[in-house]
Amino acid sequence: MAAKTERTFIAIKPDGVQRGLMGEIVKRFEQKGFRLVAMKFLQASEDLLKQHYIDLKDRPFYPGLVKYMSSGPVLAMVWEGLNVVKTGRVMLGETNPADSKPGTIRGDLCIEVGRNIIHGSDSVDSANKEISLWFKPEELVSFKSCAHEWIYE
Ligand code: IDP
Ligand code: MG
Repeated sequence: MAAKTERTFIAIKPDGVQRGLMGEIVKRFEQKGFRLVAMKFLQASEDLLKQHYIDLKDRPFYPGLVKYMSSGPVLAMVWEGLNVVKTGRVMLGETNPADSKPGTIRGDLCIEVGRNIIHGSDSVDSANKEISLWFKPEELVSFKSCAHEWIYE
């Protein structure tokens, strides 16, 4: 199990914060059995957001995306667990909430692609990049959950 334990970067976007969905979203990751490694509530700078979405810089929606993401505070988190990058994306649903199945965060809680309430890393590589962009190493907390043996066999 240790070999496949990963970390992913999850962020509740300004619309998720404003709509009071932080608790609901954190609850889903916590109840799944993933372990919280770091959490920070912040107003992200435009520079940070431009860097975070640098791969999308040539897309027509990029300026609007940076504006949306800087329009209010975000809840930035790191979660850890077996296959958490892929499973986290499954829990999020599709990029467009209209294509997201009921039971997923986007499928249950939002409607439009430009207001899709949550970010999740799409690969282990991007997770590592995003975690080091948003958090200092000393902000990442290691501990063994007392539930570990009840979650993993
Ligand atoms: P992802 O968040 O599911 O990984 P990406 O393709 O990486 O999706 O896009 C990043 C974010 O950019 C999306 O979550 C969404 O907020 C925004 N976005 C993507 N496509 C569109 C679009 O066609 N119009 C407006 N915003 C978009
Ligand atoms: Mg993405």
